[in-house]
Parts: sequence; C-alpha cells; structure tokens
Amino acid sequence: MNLRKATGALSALALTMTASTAFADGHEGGTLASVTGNGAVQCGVSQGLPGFSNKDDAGNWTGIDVDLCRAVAAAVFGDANAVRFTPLSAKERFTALSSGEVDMLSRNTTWTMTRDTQLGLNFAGVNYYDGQGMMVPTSLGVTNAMELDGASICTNTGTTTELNITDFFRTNNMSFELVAFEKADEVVAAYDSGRCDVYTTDKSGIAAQRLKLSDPGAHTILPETISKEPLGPVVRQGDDGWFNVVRWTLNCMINAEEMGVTSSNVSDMMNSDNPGIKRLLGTEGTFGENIGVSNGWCANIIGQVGNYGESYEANVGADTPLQLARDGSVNALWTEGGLMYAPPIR
Ligand SMILES: N[C@@H](CCC(=O)N[C@@H](CS)C(=O)NCC(=O)O)C(=O)O
Repeated sequence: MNLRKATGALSALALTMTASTAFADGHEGGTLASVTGNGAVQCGVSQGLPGFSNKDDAGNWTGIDVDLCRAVAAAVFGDANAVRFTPLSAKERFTALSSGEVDMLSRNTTWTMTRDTQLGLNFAGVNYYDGQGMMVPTSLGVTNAMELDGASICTNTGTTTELNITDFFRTNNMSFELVAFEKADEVVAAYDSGRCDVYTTDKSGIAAQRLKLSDPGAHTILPETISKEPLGPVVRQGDDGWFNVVRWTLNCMINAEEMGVTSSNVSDMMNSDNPGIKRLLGTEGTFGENIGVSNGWCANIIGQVGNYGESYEANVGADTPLQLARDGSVNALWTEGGLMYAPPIR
C-alpha cells in the first residue's frame, strides 16, 4: 500500500470512528462531553440501602456506591460534589440508564451475562463481591436453608434475587411461595409484619435492610450463600470514552489503596519519587489527559473521596452498622488474599 492510500484509509477510519461515537450515544462527543456540559454527573442509585446508597434526613447521600459517583465527579470536574443522584428501584434502573436519564448506575447491581450483553449496557468493574443469602425470624427455629420446604419468601422484583431463589428451591425439590414487591421498603415491611417466613437478597443487602426491622436482633441469617453477586457500576454500551472514565475511577481507588495513598497523605504523596505513585497522582505522564480528564484526576478522587479501603471501612466495614468485616473476605485486596485487583496505571 502506498503512503497516500494508507493515509486515505486512516482518515476514513477516523471518520467512521467519530461518526460511530456520536451515533452510539446520541450526543456529539459522547457522555463525557454531555456530563461536562451539564456541570454534573447524573448518577442512578438505590432508593435507600444503608452502606451502599442512602439519603439521610438532611438530604445527604452516603455509601460505597455513592462514593463511586462522587469519585467520577472528582475525576471529571475536580469536584466530588458535582453530582446529582436519581433514586431508582431495581426494576427501573436499566431503562433509566439506557434512556439517558442517568449517566451511570452505581446501585448494588449484579454483573450478569444477560445484563452485560443483551441490554445495551457495560459493567465497568466490581466494587463489592457479594452473594445471595436468606434471613428468617429466629423464632422459626430454622438453622439452614434445607429446612425451608414450603416457605413463603419476600423479595424485590427485577432482581437476580428472584431468579436465584427459584433455582435454589427447584434444584433442591422444595416448594415455595414468592412474594415480590417493586419497592425495597415494601419487601422489608412485608417481612417485618410476618407476611413471609424468609427475606432474601444479597448478603450485604440483608445486613443493611435488617437494620430497618422493628427488632433486628430477633432474626437469623442462614449460613448458605446461594449465588455469586459481583456488584459494580454500569454505563451504556457504545461509549468507550465514558466507560474508560468510570472503569479507571474505580481502578484509581483500588490502586491507591494498594500503594498506601489515602485522603490524609495524598498531598505529601504528590512529592513521592515512587514511579507508580507518580503515575497514579499525575505528577508523571498524561494518564488523565489520555482519557479526557485532567492529569490530577486520581489525586482529586483520593483527596476528596478516599481510596477503596477508606470508602469500604467508612460505609460497610466492621465498625459500621452493617459490620461487613473485610479481613479474610473476598473484598480484601488481592495482596491480602481477596479479589480486589486493579490493572496498573502505566
Ligand atoms: N444485586 C441484585 C439485587 C439488587 C436489589 O435491587 N436489591 C434490593 C434489595 S437489597 C435493593 O437494592 N433495595 C434497595 C432499593 O431498591 O432502594 C441485582 O442486581 O439484581
């Protein structure tokens, strides 16, 4: 191929790429450009799940999923407050994302093959590895799930939870009655009033929702974990630029923890000679610019939101009401025997 032909082919390719980027997302420049234009990230969260995404009486949202929304805002705007939250039920969440009502979902959402390939969505990573569990009133005297033949079970519609519990009971030749509601608070209220023998959801969800019961201490979480629920942020398919921003925001937080960079020491770390830390914090290289944000993107995330471990401990860790101890769990860093592992910034 001569040089002129090769150049022609390359510019045709560039045109195709520009056209497909604009077309796929419906905005010239994609979601990053529209977010920048709007001055805030519109983040889809739950309607209220303590530890993950929950609004307090003063109207402030907190949680590990909320931190991820704020971290994306810190990456894009250098301001973790440049974010607006849209509470969504499990059933509404994917339509809200595909219709463009929100820019991303950060809502205890399980990464499954169907969701990743058939809904026009992309999962950008995992911020909490979970599995489905069951809770019963201790007064029932049930000690494991195999004693639940004939049980009535309260759960949410539009979730993996419904599907897994059906698989579990069918596989074990046990009958059950599913009592499903769209709103999580209706599920909790129904279980609390004795409408069902069992409440089932992700184990982290059980730890959170249990706190809303009239007598949390009167319930037992059964030992079984009946599924894999890798929870993570989701974006629309066809917008690789925005996908990169969300994916690398999470990777920044996990890498920062691995390197010992925290919200308290990040300003000192800006003077570090460690090449990995220099790339992380943007004192060397153009890693931020390469994904359309500033080179200080990750320093802003850590300074304003914290690293992954800080967010975990503040929201769901052993010293929070959820008491989800991280040590020895799958959510520990890979260097501590867990699954939290981010590809390197280089
Ligand atoms: N991870 C599961 C379950 C997600 C889910 O919606 N869980 C309920 C029960 S913990 C929930 O988020 N409730 C809080 C809310 O809807 O605001 C999925 O992605 O389908």
